[in-house]
Amino acid sequence: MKRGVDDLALFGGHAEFDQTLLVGRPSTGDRTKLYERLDRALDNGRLTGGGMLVREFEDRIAHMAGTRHCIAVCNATAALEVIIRAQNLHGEIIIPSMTFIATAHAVRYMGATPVFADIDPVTGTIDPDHVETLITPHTTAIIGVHLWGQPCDVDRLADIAHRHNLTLIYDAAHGIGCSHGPTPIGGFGHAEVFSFNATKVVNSFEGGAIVTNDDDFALRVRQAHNFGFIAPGLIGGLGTNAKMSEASGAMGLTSLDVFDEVVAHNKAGYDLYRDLLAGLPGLTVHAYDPRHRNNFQYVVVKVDQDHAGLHRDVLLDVLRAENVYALMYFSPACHQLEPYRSEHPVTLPHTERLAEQVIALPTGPATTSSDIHRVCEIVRFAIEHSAEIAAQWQDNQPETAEQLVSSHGEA
Ligand code: T4K
Repeated sequence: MKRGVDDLALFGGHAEFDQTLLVGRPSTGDRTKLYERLDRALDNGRLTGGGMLVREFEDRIAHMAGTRHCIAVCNATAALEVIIRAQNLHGEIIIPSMTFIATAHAVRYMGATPVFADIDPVTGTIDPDHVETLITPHTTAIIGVHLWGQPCDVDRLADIAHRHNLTLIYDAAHGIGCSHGPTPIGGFGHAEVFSFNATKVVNSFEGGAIVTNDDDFALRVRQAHNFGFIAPGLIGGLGTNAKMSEASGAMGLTSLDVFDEVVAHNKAGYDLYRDLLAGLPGLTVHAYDPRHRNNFQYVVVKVDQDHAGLHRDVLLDVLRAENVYALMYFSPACHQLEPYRSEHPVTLPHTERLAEQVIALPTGPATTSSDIHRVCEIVRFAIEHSAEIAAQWQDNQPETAEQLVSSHGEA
């Protein structure tokens, strides 16, 4: 319990948490089941390349996503790259800038140019109106991102893609178990990509999946993610190695076993954050549209400095000093990062405003309701003492390069 500003760890007080509270602490599920699965894989000797665990994982993901096909891959970035190549996407690909850098890098890495669209200021997902203004004769595709598990405006994007004859892909890295209305995320556009990175609601250590209802495309992707093999010894075309291993399959299945529990835990945590942080000036817990299912893996608060009295970065520093390792998902936005900001400078007002405000707070099975109470107490304390904290934070900032140069010059 902080009594005064000097009790904050940032200003020399004792940190609230002895052990760091993390945003992406993995949910590992039942270890006995994991070890049993690993034993089976080790016993039968098939460790990758079409093993039984990966096949079972693919079936379960396809079922959740409501798609005919699922191809498990080593991570979602590779999945995007495989799709871009398999679909021969080149030229310009329109994507949101409010996403993890992987979305932009996958496009660029495959030799196409990411063109950044602004977002809907309410949801943070790609703005279809802006997308339409960015289409040129060089545009080949749109990649929407279901940010924090919220569906993009899938109907409008489908209409735009159809009218302009563009491929529509979704980066659904955050989207497993989420939906657009009653329809699960997974079957929209030409294909969708999930991430099962350790920090995700379903984790396979590292991993991802491509889901689609297009039979021919699924076949091409399955070949492309395995060196282009059509059959043993027979190569049908260009490919890479983006296969998921059986160890990842074992972890993915074990994580899926507890998916419902983890989401229920996340939802309870989200509700608690929302209730405990209600009414604080300039601070909003991002609201998820109840018409769509969410997995509540991301609890995002937005700090509006004009009303909160302190900048997001100050609150972040306060929290981190207390051993609450909050993250900025996603800040800076992609167009503010290299190589994009030097090569194609653009201004995206809604994206920039959101990127300046976001903080993702700890969630997942390792975060207890008692932790959330304590985190919220710190946040409440910080907002209630914002003027004093902001002033002291400013005083503690290292001198800027110019100040250092001029003070050294004066000396
Ligand atoms: N599209 C979108 C929209 C994405 O968000 C992502 C990935 C992708 C595409 C690409 O998916 P993958 O190719 O990764 O499958 C992390 C993850 O590495 C990345 O998967 C994720 N999104 C992104 C949002 O977050 P970092 O650099 O922020 O994570 P990292 O490793 O610093 O971990 C975050 C926190 O989680 C840390 O505070 C520590 C904790 N943590 C992390 C790991 C890996 C653990 O407690 N245990 C762990 O094993 O990128």
